[in-house]
Amino acid sequence: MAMKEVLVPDIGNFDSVDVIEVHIKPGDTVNQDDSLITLESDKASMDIPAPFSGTVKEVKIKVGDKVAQGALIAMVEASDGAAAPVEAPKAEVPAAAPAAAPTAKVANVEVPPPSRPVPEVPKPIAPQHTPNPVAARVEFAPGKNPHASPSVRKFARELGADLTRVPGSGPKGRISKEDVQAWIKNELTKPRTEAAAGGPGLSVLAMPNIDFSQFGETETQALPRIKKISGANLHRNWVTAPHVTQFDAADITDLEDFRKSMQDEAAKRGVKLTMLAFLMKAAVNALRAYPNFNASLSADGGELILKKYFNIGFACDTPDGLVVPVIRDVNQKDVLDIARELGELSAKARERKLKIEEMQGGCFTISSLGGIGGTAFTPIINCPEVAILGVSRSSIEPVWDAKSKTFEPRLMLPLSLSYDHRVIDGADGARFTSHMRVMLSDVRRLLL
Ligand code: CAO
Repeated sequence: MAMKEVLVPDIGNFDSVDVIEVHIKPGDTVNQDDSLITLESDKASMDIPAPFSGTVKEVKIKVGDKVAQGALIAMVEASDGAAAPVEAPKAEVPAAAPAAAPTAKVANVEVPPPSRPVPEVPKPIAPQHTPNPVAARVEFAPGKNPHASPSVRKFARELGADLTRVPGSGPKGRISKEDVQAWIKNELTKPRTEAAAGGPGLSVLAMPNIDFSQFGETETQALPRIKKISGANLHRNWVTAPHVTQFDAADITDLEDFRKSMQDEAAKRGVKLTMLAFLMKAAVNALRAYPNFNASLSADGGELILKKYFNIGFACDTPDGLVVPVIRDVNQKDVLDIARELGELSAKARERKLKIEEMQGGCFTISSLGGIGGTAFTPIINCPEVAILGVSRSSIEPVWDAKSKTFEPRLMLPLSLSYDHRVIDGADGARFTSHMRVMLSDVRRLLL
């Protein structure tokens, strides 16, 4: 087994080319044609392959060096049966070694000229239009291709990474292996918006990675698991379903009086009778009247699946993030039953004891921020449901009474209905909230 020098072969008319990648280290075993280093000129980049198989003993080159033909790359112990020796006395430097490069420099160290005719020369770096057999090796034509070395391209190809979408962090936007790895990691962890949105044409611009500490003090916290999961779902739903939000306000003066009158009775049964229980009843009524709201689009978007059951979810704020427990068969339950379940499920949610099945099977969701405040908001549909009702804080407002021709102080509840415009037309959106308004303003109808 002989120790041999491996030198930069004929790389065309370049006498100072950047070493942008070194793929070997002492101790590595290389096979003939394995890429040893990658060079880059201002026009192109190229891999320098191993001329024979062996074990790397010393690496004589590093990223950032500038080299020319003949520069010493490494000392490699050739394995048995390796190709013809590379060492050759200076006198035997073949005519093939251009006279223009008798010596070359690695950093400031003089290195000897090529000591052997290098086989399998990766030929000159040439622009793509040159009718040259090595043109296929030119991996970068500015303005046409992503800026990456052959080895990075190979790496990206193996992992299925589309280099046109990978941002390069190197000089002139050059894409490194690390850039490809970071891009793939990001692709694997980010919400799958493209497929859901209908194709790669709708890809989202990558968020810039900013070091905020340059502007002031910061603290980094991991997102709770629930936030990660709900965030991904919310993002998908926001991107997938074309949302429209219809606003309205229901006069709940009488309903609120009724609720208060029932509170003691409910308390005796250990139940807190909240407005949300009545909203669920009103929602079932409106879903019956407008069956398209109690539906889901098939996964391919070609069919509408109408549901004959009435399971209503409610957004529940927990210290770890948003969850949506579901009350089943709300149509078969009275307001006290609903209120009891609301209390039980929201307690479970806050204690992180909700089971998966208690969050499944919903037809429609109500998100009530009434206990907190606000006048209106635009809730995100809990897909594959097609609509969600947002409820804000009720307040006393002057309402015109046409009969008495006076303004009456009435307790008004703001409603914000977001719906999927692929399934629901604007007119039905307005009809649905009007229906809710009527139901909530007339307790008798609501409890029928
Ligand atoms: N207007 C005025 N007051 C209201 C109200 C409204 N619309 N809704 C509730 N309130 C009052 C209640 O009467 C109660 O007052 P008292 O304590 O004096 O009786 C207080 O606000 C608190 O209500 P609550 O929170 O106990 O009960 P709830 O049924 O309104 O809400 C729940 C239950 C689980 C929905 C709620 O606790 C919650 O988590 N809300 C947040 C939902 C959320 O984050 N949504 C955003 C999702 S993004 O789409």
